[in-house]
Amino acid sequence: MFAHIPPYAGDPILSLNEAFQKDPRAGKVNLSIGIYFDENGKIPALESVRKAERLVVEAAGARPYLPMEGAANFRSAVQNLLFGADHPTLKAGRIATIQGVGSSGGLKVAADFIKAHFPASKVYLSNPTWDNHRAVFEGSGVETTTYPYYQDGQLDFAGMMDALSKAPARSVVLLHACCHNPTGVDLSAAQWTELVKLLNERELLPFLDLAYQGYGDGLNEDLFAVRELLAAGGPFLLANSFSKNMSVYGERCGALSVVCPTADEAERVLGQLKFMIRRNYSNPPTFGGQVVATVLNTPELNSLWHAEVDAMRTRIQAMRKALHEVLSAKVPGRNFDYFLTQRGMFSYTGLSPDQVDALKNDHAVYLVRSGRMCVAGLNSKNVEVVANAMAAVLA
Ligand code: PLP
Ligand code: TYF
Repeated sequence: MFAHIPPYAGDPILSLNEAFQKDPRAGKVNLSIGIYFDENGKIPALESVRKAERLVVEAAGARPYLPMEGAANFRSAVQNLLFGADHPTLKAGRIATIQGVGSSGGLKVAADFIKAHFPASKVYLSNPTWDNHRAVFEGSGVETTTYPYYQDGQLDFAGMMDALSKAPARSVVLLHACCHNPTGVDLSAAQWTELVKLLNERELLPFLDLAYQGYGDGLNEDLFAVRELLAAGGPFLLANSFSKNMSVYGERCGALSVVCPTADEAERVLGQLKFMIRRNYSNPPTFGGQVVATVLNTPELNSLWHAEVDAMRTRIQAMRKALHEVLSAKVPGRNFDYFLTQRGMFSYTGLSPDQVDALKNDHAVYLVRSGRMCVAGLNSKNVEVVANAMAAVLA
């Protein structure tokens, strides 16, 4: 019956993470998967989140099925966070938001929505992008293509603008709102403004993926692209994640929002999103969403969370500086400034697949074969080890 089923090749990043777990070498360093580790190499349990968990458990609420679109308190908290509670677009009822199953769930629901209601549209992805973007859209039968993004160690903004200026109207353009995965290279504020103008003029449909809110310049600062698109009047899609900024990876907390031209359209869009959800997973889980909503909706927990996100971001920046300093001293002929200019959890190191293999095999330091390093896996105990290993493979 199943003899024809081909083996699954596995996801390269998740497989690498498994290989790391099995590696018996002491002092091994995991800089592969996009997870924030603290100074002790542990995935932190944020104090704000732990306090919220206690409140949710103590409330001992019943656990009925949630509505298809998720919990109302979660959805409104997400809207207030992303768009601003007093924003006229939100007040006008023009934004449809669903609680997803992580932001991956939001991307999947959006992919089904695009397939059903924009059947002629392709999705334009940055080259490179998170590998799963292509997989999610193509899994829903949506055709993808790419626009230039990164060339010779920097953003290829001219190439990007040129390609998008030729995209047919109603094409979907997927953009990393901040902390681009895998390159760590983002648009400047002025470039966002220019891009948003082009997207509007060309009647393209922007789709922001916000998986690292808070890891660029701050929870509020990292919403620059969202605000630009709002100011331009929309429409756009936005998938956002709490996996990284609340350190709740396995709770699968995220949302999908669609900013619409009118409240009437937003209501119909919400209805169609519910339809997509009903025939997929029916409704999202309760617990994680209630924890996130409690952090967002309780003023003291909200400000504690802001401080904790600031601390995670600041620690990564300190590690970037430390690695830059040691490597610049050890490998004088080479420029490592990219560690300082790239933002968020990732840096594209420019290491070749062979050099990445040598790092793993000879030094037990794990990067993704594209040369992507998760700098959030560095700490003051391993940064020197990593710098030495990199210097050795670059020699
Ligand atoms: N989008 C990007 C660019 C990501 O890097 C990730 C996770 O690494 C996601 C989306 C999905 O995150 P989650 O499903 O945990 O919200
Ligand atoms: O490191 C990355 O780019 C991601 C990590 O459900 C990840 O692929 C792992 C599991 C998951 C979502 C993202």
